[in-house]
This record gives sequence, C-alpha cells and structure tokens, in this order.
Amino acid sequence: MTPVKNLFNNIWQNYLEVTPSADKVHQLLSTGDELINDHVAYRTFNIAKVNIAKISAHLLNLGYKECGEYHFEAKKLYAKHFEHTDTNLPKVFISELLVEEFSPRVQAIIEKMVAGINEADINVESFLYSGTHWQVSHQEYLDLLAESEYAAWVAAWGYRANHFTVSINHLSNYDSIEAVNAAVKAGGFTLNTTGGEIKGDEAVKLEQSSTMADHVLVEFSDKTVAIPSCFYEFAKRYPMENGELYTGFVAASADKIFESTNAA
Ligand code: OOG
Ligand code: NI
Repeated sequence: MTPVKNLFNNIWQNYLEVTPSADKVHQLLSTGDELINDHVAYRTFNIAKVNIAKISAHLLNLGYKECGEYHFEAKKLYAKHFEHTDTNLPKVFISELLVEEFSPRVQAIIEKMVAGINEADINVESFLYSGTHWQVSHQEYLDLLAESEYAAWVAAWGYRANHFTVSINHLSNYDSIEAVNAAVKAGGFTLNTTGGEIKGDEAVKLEQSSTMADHVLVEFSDKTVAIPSCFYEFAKRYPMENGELYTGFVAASADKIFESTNAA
C-alpha cells in the first residue's frame, strides 16, 4: 500500500469507529470492489495552531495541491479544497470556524480546547485520525451548540474525517444519485433533506446527497451522552465544456451538507 493509501485507510478505520452506518451503506453500494471516494472532509478552527494551513500540511507533503476556496457567511466558516494528481485519491475539503466572530464564552471554550493540544501531535500525519485532544463538559458542549453546531461537533469529535463521500461516477451498479438515494433509504438510512435530498444539479456540475449523522455516545468530562457523529455522502460529477469532470465544490450545496450533523 502506498503511504497516501495507508493514510486514508487509517482515516477510514477511525471514521468507522464512530460511524457504524458507514460500513453498512458501503456494503449496500459495493459489488465487492473497492469504492472510490470523491472526497473526505475535515472541520477545524481558524486559530494558527490548527487552522487549514496546519491540517493541510500533511496533505501537501503527500502531493496534494490547494485548489478552491469557499465562504459560508451565516455559519461563519471558511474552506479550501485540495486535490491530488492521482484522481483516484479522494479530494479533501477542509473548513475552519471564524472563532473571533463568536461570543467571548464560545471563544474561551475553543481557546481552552486548542491550548490542550500537544504541538508534537499536530505535526504528525496521525493527527488526521486522532480525534479529540481535550475534555469538555456537557454544558460546554451545549454552550457551543447554542451558537454553532459546527463548533460543538469539533468539540465532541475533534480531528477525524467528518464524512467520506462515495463517487457515484465510479459505481458499477448505480448511475444516478436518485438511484443511490433510493437504495440508501430502502436500506433504512435517513437522508439529509435540507433544501431537498439532492443538492446541486447538472448546471453546477455537481449533485450531492448525504445521510444524517449516526448518534453515538460521547464521554464528556461529567457525563456520557449520545450525539450526532459522522455521516456518509454521495456525489456525482458532470463534465465541463472541455470534457473533464468538474472537480470543485459548490458553496450553496456545501452549506446544506454541513447540516448533516444536526440533531435531526
Ligand atoms: C463539510 C460540508 C461540505 C461538501 O461536500 O460540500 C462538504 C462538512 O460538513 O464539514 O463536504
Ligand atoms: Ni462533502
């Protein structure tokens, strides 16, 4: 296995630990061959110690290049995406919360979390599947949740893939996102319906849908509570005028995909 394949294998195993549905959805769509992932996504804060530049350094070392950038004003987020020259490797979408735009209380909780991370842990590739590096109380989680579902998610789950995304273009047994969605729903899984099940269309060159995140127990410093963990996404890309598949993201669609970790 190449170093980059090995990394994604570790990220996938770590994601499965908190996303029991992903293995089942994976089996539902696979004919036994390996599924190609369109992308994986990370969430972080715009604090220099852990910002997009820090997270992406590991990817740049492995041959990834920075490609697009995206703004999410209402959610107070900024994001970039990264691509590898080997197009069978997943793209990586990394967002960061604009921490200074939140209340002093929220900023203080986030500062405390980030202060708890060992610099040496950030500088190794395994940071991408390391989870949390801090302890927060359930009340701190709720205080974050009141202002930003995203901030609360990072507090609970930390540095791990927020989702993997099946590339529908590479599936042998499904051609349309409608067919994938129907199979996923028939399998008993719930789709994110914010703005409709299908986000985007052929005109924007990208159609996306996603499951709602699993609910998994988290040990806060004071109690253990089941909260939304990670989800699974499905993406179909369309060719541009030059005949090549569009490789970017669509901010209006991404804005809705973020809500797959909302408590339904
Ligand atoms: C990322 C949401 C955006 C996409 O495919 O548009 C995204 C997230 O939920 O962290 O992954
Ligand atoms: Ni995504």
